[in-house]
Amino acid sequence: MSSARHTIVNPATEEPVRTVELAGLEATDEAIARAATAGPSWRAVAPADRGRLLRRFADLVGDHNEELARLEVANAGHTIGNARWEAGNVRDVLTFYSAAPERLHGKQIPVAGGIDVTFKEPLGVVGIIVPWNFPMPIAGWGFAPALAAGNTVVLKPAELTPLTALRLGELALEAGLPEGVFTVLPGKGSVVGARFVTHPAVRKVCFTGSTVVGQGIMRTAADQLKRVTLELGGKSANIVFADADLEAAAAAAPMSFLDNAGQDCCARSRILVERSVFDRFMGLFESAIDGVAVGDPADETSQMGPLVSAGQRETVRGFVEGSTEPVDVAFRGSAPTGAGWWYPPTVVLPASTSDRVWREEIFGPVVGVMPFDDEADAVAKANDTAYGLSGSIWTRDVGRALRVARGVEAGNLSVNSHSSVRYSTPFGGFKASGIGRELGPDALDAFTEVKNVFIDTTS
Ligand code: TXE
Repeated sequence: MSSARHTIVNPATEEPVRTVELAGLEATDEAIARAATAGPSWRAVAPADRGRLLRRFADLVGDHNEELARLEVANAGHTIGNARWEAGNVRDVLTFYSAAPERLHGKQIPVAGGIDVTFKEPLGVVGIIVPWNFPMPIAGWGFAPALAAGNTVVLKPAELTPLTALRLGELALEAGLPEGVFTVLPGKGSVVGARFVTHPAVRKVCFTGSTVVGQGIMRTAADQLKRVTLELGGKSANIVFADADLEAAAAAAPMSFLDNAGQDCCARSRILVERSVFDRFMGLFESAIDGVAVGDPADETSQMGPLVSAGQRETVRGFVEGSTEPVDVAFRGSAPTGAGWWYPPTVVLPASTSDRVWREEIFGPVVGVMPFDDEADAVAKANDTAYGLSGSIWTRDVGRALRVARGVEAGNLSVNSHSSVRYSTPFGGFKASGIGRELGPDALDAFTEVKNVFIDTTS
């Protein structure tokens, strides 16, 4: 039963792309019931066969890379280069976890009077709630390890961006995953997503989205002690020391906050520059941003596309043009005018660390830059935020790089790089950026319960 229909609009043209049926409560309950029914036989599939099915799914995603990428360009306004990478990431994540079913080892623990063994048991039905900023990768980071560990999955894409997730659901069936093992259910967060949290058959909720919704999910989940993984916002620092390769740091800084038009929880949206090189860095940085190609996301040369919606553009504008605080704009790039939800690359110089542009997640192509005095000041300023997802450190001094990396309260740090995501390494946040880790071997622990069994051998 559907409760409504939603028209998907191309963010670069404002033209309708397709209409999608939104599930209501009844359809949500049915999907959860199907997933619960499919659970016992899915977990009974021989590990090698479960791995083979996931590998076939991965291969199909790989075969459909261009189709999925074009769909994401139209649905989310992602540049075609990024969208190809995102579809490729789903293939890679599935391939990585296709090896997991045969490697989910328990332990044998020495004890008196018998034999003690542990098993890693699947949780049951997992509900995955995906945001609109990276519809494909974030979906894959949830469903690939969940399915590999023997769980069944119901996944709710964001209202704005369900098209690639729906296609992934079709490819899963084509790969041979049994009915009910992986269901994609477009719908409203307040209906379908909220039902995942209250339905007793859903044993775990994986949520990526805003901190405020994540907090609400955790509160409600507590009633049933339901497991949650939360991946929330960020306000990550990019710390540039005077001894860094300044040309390289300045050349890399633009895309560290402009990628996906800044709608990235890992965006390095606060740049901290050692005072002695501040002016030199700013000169190099501004000419590097000037070279960023903002335009039609389907164009192979575009590096930045539009924002996802008119509402998101209004949110971003509210931080700069609509702010009640004075905002010192140091640089403004160019962006197309006319149809499409464009916003130009923007560099601001906050007057203080209490300015909204410095403290809050803007989720658009806006960065703040501020000087720091020494290593201790850099770490203190980087940590002066509620968030703790990512961060970068630019220096040629290895000792300092490690000291600062240990000092910054964030889950994903990179040195002389802005890379945050690899399918084989853990990803997640400190503080208000979330709870739990995705990707890498750690994610499998998040989708299993450890069961201990003792066998008395004395009689
Ligand atoms: O997020 P929501 P929105 C941040 C970013 C952005 C802001 C708002 O700052 O500007 O959040 O974005 C579902 N129960 N991030 O409003 O509402 C919803 O349908 C269950 C950072 O889009 O949190 C969607 O599928 N589910 C973030 C998903 O939650 C609910 C990515 C995210 O929507 C729900 C996105 C409810 N009560 C936004 N209400 C990141 N970490 O990258 C909504 N949803």
